[in-house]
Amino acid sequence: MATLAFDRQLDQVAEAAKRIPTADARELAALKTELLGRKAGILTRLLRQLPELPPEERRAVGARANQLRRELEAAFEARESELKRRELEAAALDLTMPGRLRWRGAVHPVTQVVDEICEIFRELGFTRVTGPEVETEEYNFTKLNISLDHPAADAQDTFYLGPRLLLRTHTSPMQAHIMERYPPPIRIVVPGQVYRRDAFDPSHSPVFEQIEGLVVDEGISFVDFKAGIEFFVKRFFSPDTPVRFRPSFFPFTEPSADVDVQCQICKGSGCPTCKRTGFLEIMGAGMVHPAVFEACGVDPERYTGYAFGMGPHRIAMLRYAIPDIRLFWTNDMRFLGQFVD
Ligand code: 2U9
Repeated sequence: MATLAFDRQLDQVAEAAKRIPTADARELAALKTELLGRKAGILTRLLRQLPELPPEERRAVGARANQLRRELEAAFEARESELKRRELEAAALDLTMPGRLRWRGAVHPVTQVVDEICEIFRELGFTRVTGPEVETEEYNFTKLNISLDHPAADAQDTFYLGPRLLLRTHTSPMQAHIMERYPPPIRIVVPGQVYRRDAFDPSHSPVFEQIEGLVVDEGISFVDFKAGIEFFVKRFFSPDTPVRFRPSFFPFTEPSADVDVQCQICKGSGCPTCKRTGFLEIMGAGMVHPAVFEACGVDPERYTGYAFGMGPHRIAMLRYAIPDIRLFWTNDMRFLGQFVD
């Protein structure tokens, strides 16, 4: 082949190379094969045919062909990295991609109920206090007028950790500590976990939350007791919720009452949840027994008071119509996700 033919082909290659800076990925690959392909690339073929030229022409044409090949390689590389960069940029800025959902933490439904209850009592001047979960027999039972041969103190119902040491079965020991440590007037709510040797079933758990309250002052009467409890119930449920006090018995209160509210599910008409009574029990309460005051260093001749206890798990179940207490511990996001505000 003559130099002229070589030159013309090299011109063609140079012309085709002008497309490199604007080619898209597919075009670029095709061009690269067309011009520089190992077997059939035009430039590769020309270089292979160089020996056919007379030696004096070979040098000049060869120099031009090699120069062109280097330029092409550089142009391909520049365009390829430019396309790669754009591809990455496009992936990073793809406005059509669905947004990533941020995990939002939330307060457990039982904790929400505990906080709400404590807040209502705070408005009445109560202070929120917490105490240890490991207690002595003396504070868990004896000071609360529960004799050690009472069934509640039995090892069948209580987790004993050692001689006279146990997991508290209610938060009441803390009220005893407070009365020993601080003089009246006392107004406290005590939330916390308590332990009983119950098997898990739809309405029982060996560990559950409790909130107890205690008021001690001069001249606290049954009227203060009823008014305090009613204020709470109407604030927590609704102002028109009927409340009922039924006579009951606890070793640490006298007189004692169970407190019922109108069934939140059937609104009093009777349903399986309220066993057709129209009412649900939400707490136990009463006037503090003088023997408890005596045991905790409070003069029962001078002071009177009232106390109450309730189970936030049970209250949350009634409020949100939750059928099984075990749902609170399964950490199932389909359940917990319903209580994210
Ligand atoms: C002191 C004096 C009196 C707290 C009380 C109840 C009645 C009661 C239960 C409700 C559901 C426990 O969680 S539950 O199983 N509690 O019925 N608790 S009066 O009385 C006290 C506490 C401490 C010093």
